[in-house]
Amino acid sequence: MRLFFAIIPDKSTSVSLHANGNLLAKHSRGHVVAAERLHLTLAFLGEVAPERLDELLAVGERLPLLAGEVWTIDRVGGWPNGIVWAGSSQPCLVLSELVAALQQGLAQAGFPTETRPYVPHVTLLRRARHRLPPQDISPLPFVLRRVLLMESTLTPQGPQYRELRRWP
Ligand code: 2AM
Repeated sequence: MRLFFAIIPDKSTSVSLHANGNLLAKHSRGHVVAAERLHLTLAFLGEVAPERLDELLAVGERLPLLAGEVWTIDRVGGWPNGIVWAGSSQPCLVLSELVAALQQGLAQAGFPTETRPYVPHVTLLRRARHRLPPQDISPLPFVLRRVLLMESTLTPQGPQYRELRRWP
């Protein structure tokens, strides 16, 4: 199973992020991520044997619970890998602490963890042809309500996501 931990934005934020994606696609080209697939990845696990799912659920169970804190999105930009992202000009303590707890839980359970620094972002476009220079956008509230364990299935139409569990 191809798995990742993520947070899903509220509907209104998804719609606004998707609208930004559509606008940016005019400059960058590329594939706009559909509103219902937009998410903030906390940790990407890659392929995990289904027998290890219980261990991952136990890691999720021990995470600090979110309570509607707000991560403010106010920047967009592009990376050389063709991703156009939405993110923040300011660090978010709640997110940093959550991701640190998640990485610690994953490491203790023996899952490989990311060594690169965590950069919170929502991918708006993939396979952009022109790299977007970083720029400010009108601030958008991304309410941090719950952590999800998601399964990603790769299909010719792009990745399909399925929620396996949510906390709380
Ligand atoms: P991205 O949005 O920057 O592409 C599911 O694939 C999620 O996990 C995506 O949001 C993706 O981030 C993230 N992810 C992080 N590392 C990944 C990797 N090595 N391969 C695929 N997805 C990865």
